[in-house]
Amino acid sequence: PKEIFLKDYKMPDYYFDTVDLKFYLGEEKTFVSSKITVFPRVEGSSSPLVLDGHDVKLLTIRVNGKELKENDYRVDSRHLTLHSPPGGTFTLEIATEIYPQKNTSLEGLYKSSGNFCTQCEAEGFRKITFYQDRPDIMAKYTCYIEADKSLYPVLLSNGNLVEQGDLEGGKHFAIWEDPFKKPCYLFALVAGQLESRDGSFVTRSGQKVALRIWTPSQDVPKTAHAMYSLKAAMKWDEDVFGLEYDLGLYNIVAVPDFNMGAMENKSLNIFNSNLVLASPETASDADYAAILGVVGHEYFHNWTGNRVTCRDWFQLSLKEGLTVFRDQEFSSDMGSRAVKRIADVSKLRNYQFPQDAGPMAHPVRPHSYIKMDNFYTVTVYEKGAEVVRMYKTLLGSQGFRKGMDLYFKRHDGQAVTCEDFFAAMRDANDADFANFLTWYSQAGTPILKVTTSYNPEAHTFSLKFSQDVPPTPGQSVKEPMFIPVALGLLDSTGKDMPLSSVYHGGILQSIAINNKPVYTAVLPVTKKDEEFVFSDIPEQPIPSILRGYSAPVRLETDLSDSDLFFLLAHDSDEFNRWEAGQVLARKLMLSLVADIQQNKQLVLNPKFVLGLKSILSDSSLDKEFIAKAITLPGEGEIMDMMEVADPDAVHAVRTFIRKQLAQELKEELISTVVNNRCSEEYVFDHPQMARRALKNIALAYLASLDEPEFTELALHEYRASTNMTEQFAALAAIAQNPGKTRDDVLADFYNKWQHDFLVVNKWFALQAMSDIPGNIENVRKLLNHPAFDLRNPNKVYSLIGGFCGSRVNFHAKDGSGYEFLGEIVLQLDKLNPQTASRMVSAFSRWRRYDKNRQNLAKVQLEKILSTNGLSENVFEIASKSLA
Ligand code: DPP
Ligand code: ZN
Repeated sequence: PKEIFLKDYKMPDYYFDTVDLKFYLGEEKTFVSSKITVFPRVEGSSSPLVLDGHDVKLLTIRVNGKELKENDYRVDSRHLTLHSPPGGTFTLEIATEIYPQKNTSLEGLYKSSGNFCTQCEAEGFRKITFYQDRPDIMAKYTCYIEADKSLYPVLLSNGNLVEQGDLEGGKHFAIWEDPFKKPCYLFALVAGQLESRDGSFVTRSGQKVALRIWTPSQDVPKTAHAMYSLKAAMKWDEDVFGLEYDLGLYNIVAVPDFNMGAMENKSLNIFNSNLVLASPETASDADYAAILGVVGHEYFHNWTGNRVTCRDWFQLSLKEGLTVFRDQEFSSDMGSRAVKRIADVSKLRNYQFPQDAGPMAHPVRPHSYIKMDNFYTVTVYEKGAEVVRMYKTLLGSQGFRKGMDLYFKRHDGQAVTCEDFFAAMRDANDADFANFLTWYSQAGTPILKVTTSYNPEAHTFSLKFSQDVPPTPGQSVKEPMFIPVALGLLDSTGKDMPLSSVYHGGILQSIAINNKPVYTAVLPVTKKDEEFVFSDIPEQPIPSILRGYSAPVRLETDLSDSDLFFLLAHDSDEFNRWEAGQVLARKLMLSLVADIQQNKQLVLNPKFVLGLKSILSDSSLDKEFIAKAITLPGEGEIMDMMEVADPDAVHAVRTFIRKQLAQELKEELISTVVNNRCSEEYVFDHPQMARRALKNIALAYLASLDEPEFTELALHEYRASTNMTEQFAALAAIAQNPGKTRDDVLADFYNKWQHDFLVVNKWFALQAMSDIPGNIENVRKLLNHPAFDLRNPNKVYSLIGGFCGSRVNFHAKDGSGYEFLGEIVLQLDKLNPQTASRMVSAFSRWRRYDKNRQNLAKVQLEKILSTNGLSENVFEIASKSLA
């Protein structure tokens, strides 16, 4: 397999102007023809034209109407090369044959539940026809689709429908025309038996847009929330960024077999069903929130991704980091900002930090890849979003908006790079971004250490920062990063002190805005070691550092436990208030892990219990915030902080603290459950979701005690629930403890929901993730369950992915978990390399564990690598993991 490098990027020798595609969809094969206007970048040049193609059978090829002879071109398994094109603008016509029915990789054109659909990002278009499959080739497309009318009554592609009609033999056709230039990864086609929920939106300049969400007819009632989300997103992008939709039609199609979450194809988004379909009975609050976020995300791509796209795939974060940032902001504005921020940072810490510290660590803009599919990562997406957030932290909302405006003004219709975005932000604000670009080029999570001191005579408060970026594969030496540190200083009553100036590099700098002091200052830390000194600080402050998590770093401070308890009680920055509790919890968990490893008796610090108790009973706090604040850091987060990750110890400690808290806060937790019952009709709004979140976590704590009283309580909640959020939470609470009740309720749940594949996936996942010892047996059994299917990615993510999430069973000392995954990866790789490669990633951090586990995991990775016919996807992850 060949590695591709950013530094080798070359402009294409040829561009495409127009592309006319014709699809004749058939039951055994599909005939595709394309007619492309090609022109050389340098007029007169006739260097070879190389087109990509994969699993495509070439029928004929014509240049300017004339069929080429065999020695005019060459076809191999991945390319079609024209040796000497005419040397000016010419028409290229290619006829090919493909076999969507046999396509289990779910890239290119394939069938899902009897319908045709496409997925072209990143490099799936080459499975449809020969093409320059790279994003800097932008062209205008038309698409003619012909198919059997009764089997495929709905025919969709990008842009506007310009013509449709019936044909002989029970066939019909449709012609679509997309007026916007686009790269081929945004091409889409759908044909099938679908019905739509129709809506409409009037843009602020008065254009009417028809909105259609397509699903099999029985699911149409479940699309109301997706429609609501789409309209909300359209409005939000106008209000916040002044961005309007640009066509008269916006389609979303839900398909059950989809590798990713969703795809932003121009005016024809294709979604994984689980991110469209929802009803209160079948979808949880988390599902509703995910739908809102992803419908928004794909819509926002219309400007950040489609109108302005990426020059090459190394720039993926240009569109993804930015669009994730936009969807995060959208969700924040629609719900609770603090809670959303907490959720996003937790995700970063639990998934991105480990990636950034492992063999797959890569910068937000990777330097190389073997298979681009492997770089749709939490680093490119979530860390990329943090990088965009830092621009906003540094520039403020208005400055950020100015940068965005300039970005669109300069680059609409272009395929550009991360530097272009950086330059727009800088130029629009005349800003000094110093070494900010290193965020795109250096991998690894920076460690930021702070030591503070107060001088009571001089009334100064000093913060000394020191940063380190750990080495990552291929990058042993790192430069300092530009870290914006948002900071507040609390006085002894817990109020923020006014801040107006700070000494930096020996110079007094004003941080006042419009001559008014600020309560949160943003300090630019750009060097390895740097000091900031605040003057006029009348008393010893408690610093609240990195407010709102202003940079994706690991912060180490010299704050004492009592400082942290003080911040937990008083910080005006809700994120840091939560964070103070998390820092305390992480310290506590790590020290208990050390105790357990030395066979010491575990004892829970009573101050910690009191701290959580006061949060739990503080009626002035938002309920969802309370729910987050009483949730312990994830096991992954703790293992990530250890020299040698010890999954059993971490799991035992987390379980111990949970039970201990449940025991000591029993009364509070019972009343939390009882007082947060609600008989109102389900609404997806913040107050209701907050209430359910708090009730559900209280119930989970209580049920962890495995006492009959609480099992009864959970059973009661299970039976009384009228929505999936509460029903599933009660099921999960009960499922913590092995035994007959658990088995009965799991069986009951399946019986109730067996007709709904999305709910059945939750049922798979819940069992797969279980930490009950020896659960591997049950997971193996579920592999043969009639509802399971290795060809469906969602089922794989639920059952196999879920299992890999169990610290106890996946990392079982006898190697049974690793062996299981090894087998599955090889089976899966033959069907769907993208999904297989996501699964094999669970091995990638094998070096973090003890020698015994290392050996067991290594055996599996070696076995996988020695298998013939391995996909490039799996090869890349497995070989980099072993390197
Ligand atoms: N581009 C998609 C997204 O929206 C991923 N395929 O993230
Ligand atoms: Zn995206």
